[in-house]
Amino acid sequence: MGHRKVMRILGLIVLLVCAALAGGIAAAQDKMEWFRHDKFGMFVHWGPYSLLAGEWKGQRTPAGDEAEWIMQRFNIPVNDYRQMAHGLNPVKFDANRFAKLAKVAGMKYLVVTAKHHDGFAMYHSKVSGYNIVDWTPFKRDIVKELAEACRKEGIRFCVYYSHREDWDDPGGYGNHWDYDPAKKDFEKYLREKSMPQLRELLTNYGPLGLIWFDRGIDTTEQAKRFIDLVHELQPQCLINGRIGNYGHELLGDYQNMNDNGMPTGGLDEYWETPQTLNGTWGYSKFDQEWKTPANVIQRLVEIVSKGGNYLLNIGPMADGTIPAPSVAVLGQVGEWMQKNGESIYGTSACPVGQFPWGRCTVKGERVFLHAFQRPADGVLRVSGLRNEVRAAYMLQAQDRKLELLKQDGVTGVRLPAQGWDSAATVVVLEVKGKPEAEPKPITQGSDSPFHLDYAGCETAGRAMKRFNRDGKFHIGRWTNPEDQVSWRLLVSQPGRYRLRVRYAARAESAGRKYAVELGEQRLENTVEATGDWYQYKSFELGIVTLANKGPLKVLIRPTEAGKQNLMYFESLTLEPETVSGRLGRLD
Ligand code: FHN
Repeated sequence: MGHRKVMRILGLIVLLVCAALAGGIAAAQDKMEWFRHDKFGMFVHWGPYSLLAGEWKGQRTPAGDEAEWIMQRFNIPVNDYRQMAHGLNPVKFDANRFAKLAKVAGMKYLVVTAKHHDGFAMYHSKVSGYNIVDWTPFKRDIVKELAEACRKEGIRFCVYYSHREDWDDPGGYGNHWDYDPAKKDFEKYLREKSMPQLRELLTNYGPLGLIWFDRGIDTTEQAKRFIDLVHELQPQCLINGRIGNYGHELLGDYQNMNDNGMPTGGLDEYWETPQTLNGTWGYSKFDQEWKTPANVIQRLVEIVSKGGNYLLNIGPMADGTIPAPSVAVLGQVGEWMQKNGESIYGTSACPVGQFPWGRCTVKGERVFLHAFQRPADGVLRVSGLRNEVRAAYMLQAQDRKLELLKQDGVTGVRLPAQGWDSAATVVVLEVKGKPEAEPKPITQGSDSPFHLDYAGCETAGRAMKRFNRDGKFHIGRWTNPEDQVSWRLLVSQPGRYRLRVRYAARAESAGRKYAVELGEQRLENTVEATGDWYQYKSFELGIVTLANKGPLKVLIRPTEAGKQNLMYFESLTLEPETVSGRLGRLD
């Protein structure tokens, strides 16, 4: 074979390998596409606890308490709870109503509790007879009916599965009143109930959008077994962050905020917050403190403006009815979504942050301003946007262009007197280019230290702003020198400063090298183990000089490539040396 021919064949092989790699990357990205686009999902907490509705032998779970926890709250013996569960007979259940309600509300996915912590399966499980088909007079598979109804309505079907907590099984977590924790065989429970039930759910109900695990698990290795099973049976199915994130390296395809949690914003990764419509997940007859439609709409806007998804719960009653207030609220949310969905679906986080009058989302070259209140003078002021604004109009009246006012770098939009929505009015700005924020330097008062954390930083490369469900924020996923975190400072007090870094690192990251650069100055250091992820410690890095007043770029990054995450970075602080008599304790 001639040299040319060999070269051509080699070239072809390289092309094929590149195409395969690109295909693989595209497939991996595609997996998140629906989640990124859809933003709004329905959570359904339903099980035998709905029959108790917050009351057991005269004892009540008060409004705001989680009624699905009633078995644990009152230490109901397994046998009593099992007897009670025989009575579950949701004769009014119509899966189509659930799927239709989700659709009407503008929700795009539905997550139902296939098994909650009480251990009862709401589907026909062969692994345990303690399930809706074999244990109750109802004898119908709720998960199956919901899966079918959702598919008919174009709602992505997903399941919740409590993989660690199981108050019915002696090996599961949580039941300390019937079972002796010292005798618990958790491995047996994983092997004989939790993993096989997950296999059933992944095998018998068609493609699942995601699996929603809850309350973490003991070890990363255990979490990985669940992850592997999902990947083996349904590689496209997403896994939520609670698969194993309680004090471990974060796993899963996206992260969950804590229940009803709202981050301050500025996150780089996919996230979702599960929230209740009143104060409980499972139905309680004592909890009638429903959120208003305007509150739900504003929460949705706020979450989406920060790049997240909103998973909003309904707790059906034992007879299968969805509580009327939930239906009413979701109906009104849906009316708003019908008109304004364009400003929610497929949008990204607002680069500018939040405004005193509301929030924003962006898509292409459009900025959607969501005004929660009408400013007194009728002018919506938008500061911090770098782009030229070409036009402004109400989403509901796109032909009528609104007057734009420009004053000291602030764009003002004069609002019409009519067409106001009391929950959120959407005004569209058409801008030149991808919407971007004006860089906002971190300023300093007289003598004040700089505290540099995730909030005001810019990330580059793979470095990512992350959080865990305890609401702790950090920078993670950085392994190489191009993975950087930086801040723009505006120094007003030149002088000598003590530099400190605060981070958490496991033993495997110890010894990794990193540098902090402040303009021309550079300090190199080595990562020390702090114990575990989320065990943060502060370290002195030395004295640096901020020589001049004015802008200064500060950055931190690994200095050499490696496989391990550098650290869970929390903050850098620069404290004036003159006030460092109070240098104090490092913990
Ligand atoms: O304990 C559960 C609770 O009952 C409910 O299922 C929520 C939903 O996010 N998750 C757990 C607590 O975080």
